[in-house]
Amino acid sequence: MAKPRPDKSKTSPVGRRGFLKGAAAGAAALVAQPQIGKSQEEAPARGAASAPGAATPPAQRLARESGGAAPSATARVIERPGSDFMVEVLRTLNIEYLAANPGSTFESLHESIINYGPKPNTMPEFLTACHEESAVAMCHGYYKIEGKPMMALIHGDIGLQHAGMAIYNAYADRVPVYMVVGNHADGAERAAGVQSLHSAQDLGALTRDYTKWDDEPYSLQHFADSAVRAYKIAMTPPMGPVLLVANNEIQSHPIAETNLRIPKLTMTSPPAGDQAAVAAAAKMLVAAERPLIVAQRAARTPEGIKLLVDLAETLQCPVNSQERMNFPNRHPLSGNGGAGYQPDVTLALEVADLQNEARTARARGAKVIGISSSTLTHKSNIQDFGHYVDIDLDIGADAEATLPYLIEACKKLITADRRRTMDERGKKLADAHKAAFNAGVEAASYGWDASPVSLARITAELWPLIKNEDWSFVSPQGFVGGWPNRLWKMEKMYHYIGGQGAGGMGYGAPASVGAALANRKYGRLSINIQTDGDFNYAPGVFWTAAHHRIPLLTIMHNNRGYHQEVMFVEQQCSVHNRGAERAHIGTKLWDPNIEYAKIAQGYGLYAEGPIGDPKDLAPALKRGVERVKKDEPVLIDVVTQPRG
Ligand SMILES: Cc1ncc(C[n+]2csc(CCOP(=O)(O)OP(=O)(O)O)c2C)c(N)n1
Repeated sequence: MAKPRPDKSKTSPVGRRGFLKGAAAGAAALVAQPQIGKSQEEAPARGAASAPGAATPPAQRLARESGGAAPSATARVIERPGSDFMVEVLRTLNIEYLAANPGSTFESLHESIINYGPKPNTMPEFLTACHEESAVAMCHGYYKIEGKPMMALIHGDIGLQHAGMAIYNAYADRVPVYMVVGNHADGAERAAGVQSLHSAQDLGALTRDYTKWDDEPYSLQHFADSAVRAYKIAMTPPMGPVLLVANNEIQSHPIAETNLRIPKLTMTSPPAGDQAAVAAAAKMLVAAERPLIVAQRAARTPEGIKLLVDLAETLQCPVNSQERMNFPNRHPLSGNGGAGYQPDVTLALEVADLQNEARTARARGAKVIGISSSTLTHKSNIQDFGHYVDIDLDIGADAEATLPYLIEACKKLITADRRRTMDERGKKLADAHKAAFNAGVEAASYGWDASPVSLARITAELWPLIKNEDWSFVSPQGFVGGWPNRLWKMEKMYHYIGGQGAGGMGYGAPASVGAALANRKYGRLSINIQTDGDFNYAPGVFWTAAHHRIPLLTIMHNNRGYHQEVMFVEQQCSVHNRGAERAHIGTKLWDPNIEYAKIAQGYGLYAEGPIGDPKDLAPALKRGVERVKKDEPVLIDVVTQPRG
């Protein structure tokens, strides 16, 4: 279909934000660095354009000095670019922040976001990202705290390719990310060179296998409709990243339409399980002798956590919380029931792959019930949907929306006799929970004085410093031995936000910064235990934290290597019956050792380390916490044991 070419005759020689005025202000920005506000960049003082050296627009001055071609400073002024309307649309979506690495495919939209309207650069506020992957992963972490999407503004096909890994992590984690990608769709209009190189005829195709929805609107009205629809799709379980292509032709041409309207956003209520299926599940659970709840991506909200507690207490059933904080970890029913507790009925809530549960259940003649919204939607290429498993009852619904009905159905079925049996079971489960907790504390003492420092010691030394604060652990714990869950008391949703989604490295640092951004307005203390391999994907996100005053305590888990891969290669050495002496090749980050404190200082953070003596740890962590409480990002580099 041919794309309509908007009428350009409406350009006028004078306007609200003429090119010349913009160029002069840009020059002023080059000579006088603006003061940065706490959460938002403020414009340079008016009148600064008359500062010495500001008379020549910067691009032209640089071009003259370097002998290159400069953009021509014609007096062409676009009175009201389409991007102004696009910003009006975006502002109805209640998106607080966007992260972007700047690019010419969205320059018109960029300018409208930061200049247009009575409250420019708000809803969303523009945050500078040093890498598109970081921009999207920031959105990922932000959602997990705030429960609503953040926006990533992405530059054409090149930016989208950089963003790909982070989009995939969010997709696999069923996390909504609101992405707008610039493009020059009209071949007749775009310039040779980068405008062509960075554009595509079907931009969404690059990531369509791992976005929930994408669209390329051909007109401003189409943009408005699709922008609202995209939000709605992203936020309907199973949630996921969505992508809107913002063609330069609709961004930068004057608004020709006179009847544009922004449609109302009406959210889709998440699907709850069918009544008969829920009743059948309740019957199996109430009759079970050793029921087990496995909760992975459920629950999605603090209310969901309360519901999960209600169900567990109703049934006196252990909850094996596999991922994010979805069940208080000091609750007596938290855990897998202890050694020897072999479930006869397992209820799996939003579990990505039920192969393990189903296989062990089959071997014992036990039953598995699944409740998941993921079963309602499938794509073909990427295999994140896991294995086909022959479970006993499969409820295609949002688990959190189904829980109230399931709890009610269970309560109706529980007789006084069943109650007594369940309460007896509950006492045993509480003992098992306590034993597991005590075992964790004891295990933490092993290698207490070791150098390099143990992960358990870092986690234990942190606890007295944070336990009376409103804290939030914003990085994955899989690579830190799960110690925070074993040693800290987690009861609020933001106490642990879970892992990468698809296991893609390069998530930890930016997702932590995004989560810390969301925590900032609540005054929460955000903690990131940062693995070194992950750090090195795109460390520039720490500059973003410094620049935008995002308080975050980062403790480097600096084991000087890609330890997961060290273990894999060592394993192969033994499978191939050869020595493991060379397993460090390709897996270690030493010679030279990386100086993380210096890198962080270079990005503008307060930083200390490397710390190798565990006695130096507690005072450094204390200094770090104090500084973060004063709204600074801080990095403490600790040389650590490989994993434990
Ligand atoms: C994008 C990406 N590339 C490669 C891998 C393979 N991989 C899995 S774990 C790992 C090591 C990560 O190192 P680090 O973050 O330091 O954690 P450690 O294993 O040392 O605990 C790698 C490279 C991956 N998961 N994701």
